[in-house]
Amino acid sequence: MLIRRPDPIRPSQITAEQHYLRRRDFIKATAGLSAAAIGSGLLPGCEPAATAAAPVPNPKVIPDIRKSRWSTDAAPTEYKHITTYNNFVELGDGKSAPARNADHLRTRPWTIQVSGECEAPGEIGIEDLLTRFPQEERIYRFRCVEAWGMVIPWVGLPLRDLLRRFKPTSKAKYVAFETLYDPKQLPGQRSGLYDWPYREGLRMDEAMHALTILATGLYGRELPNQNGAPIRLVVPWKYGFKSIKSIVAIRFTEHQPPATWNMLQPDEYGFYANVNPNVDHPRWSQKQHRVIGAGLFAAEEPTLMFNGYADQVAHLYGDMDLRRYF
Ligand SMILES: Nc1nc2c(c(=O)[nH]1)N[C@H]1C(S)=C(S)[C@@H](COP(=O)(O)O)O[C@H]1N2
Ligand SMILES: [Mo]
Repeated sequence: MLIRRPDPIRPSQITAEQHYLRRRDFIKATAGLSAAAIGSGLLPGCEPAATAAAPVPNPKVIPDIRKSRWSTDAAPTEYKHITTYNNFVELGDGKSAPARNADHLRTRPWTIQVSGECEAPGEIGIEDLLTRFPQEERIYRFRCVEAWGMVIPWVGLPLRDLLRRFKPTSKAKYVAFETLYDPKQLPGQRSGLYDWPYREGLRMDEAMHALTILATGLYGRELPNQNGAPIRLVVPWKYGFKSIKSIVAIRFTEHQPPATWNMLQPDEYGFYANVNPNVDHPRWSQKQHRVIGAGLFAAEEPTLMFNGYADQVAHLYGDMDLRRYF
């Protein structure tokens, strides 16, 4: 049995968070942060958050971040948890491995290729993207299919703002995404368990929805590698595995594209992967989730339909049987 003391608080981390909190004047969160720090030792049924790999916040502040009306007013999860409790199989198995192995990945130079059913295929470099598209803060509820959740202050741009530049045609019914493939930088890709690169896809209307963003940062700074630097998808009403990291390719397609977890275990991970408390994962319930950073004795929270975004997205699935299309 593992019982740990609360982590010593690193000066570097305090600075980043206090800066952030002061800037947002987000007084409420202070109580949440100390409660989170006290309870961060042990996460029942899961690997403890990586305490050895102390999260050093990315020094690069993203300038001129706009506020977004789409943010939840829930208090964000502590930076430490968001950046040490990750899923990123290319950087290792287990929640703490991605933070430990983060340095393997180089995120400059970085280009995204856009191709497929569009009139203006092309590419865009990350620096271009960061300067040409206004960056917004979106504080979103985030829900992993493994029944845990966080609240994450992302920075990014609506996916549709980027997609429109490439002029998708009427044949574009889906959008497919791919992560970088480079086993030298992503040691997990030396394993034959997955069919690399990691791939995901959205239906066109999901991709063009105002809530769907490409995230370039969190807590006002550029993304740490373990969270999918330099750019990753965030679809807040879907389970986390749809939110593909470290994207290098986007393709408009006529047919539903392959998606990594769906290919691997189609009975467990559907293509839609909408957060749905009424459809259990075959091996566990999806009715509740554990709140990362809430502490050892905190009660689980009930999971809401579409992760709480039903008013905004339920209409996309009006005529669909969500038990069949899970
Ligand atoms: N390329 C890639 N993207 C990925 C994953 C991955 O293993 N590889 N894991 C997914 C899963 S299962 C989740 S829950 C989220 C986790 O994002 P976070 O670590 O930033 O919280 O990333 C998703 N995107
Ligand atoms: Mo996940």
